[in-house]
Amino acid sequence: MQGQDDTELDKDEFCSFFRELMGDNYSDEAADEAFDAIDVDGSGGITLAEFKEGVLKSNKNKTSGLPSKCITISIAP
Ligand SMILES: [Ca+2]
Repeated sequence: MQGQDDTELDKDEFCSFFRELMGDNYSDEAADEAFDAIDVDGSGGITLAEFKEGVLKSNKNKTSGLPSKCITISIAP
């Protein structure tokens, strides 16, 4: 049984999170790309560390990736 406080996001969880975040701009392709970009070790899940790293990286690049809004969400309990 998966614990509620397990901090790894699987792709489905990430997609629904991403869908909420992007609203009308959501696309499966963008969610896919963002997931792959953040899941640096390719484990198929995003840990909190990977998530933070990914958000920082996307803020630095300013090209694609997650909006800075994510930082607030990731820090919130
Ligand atoms: Ca991973």
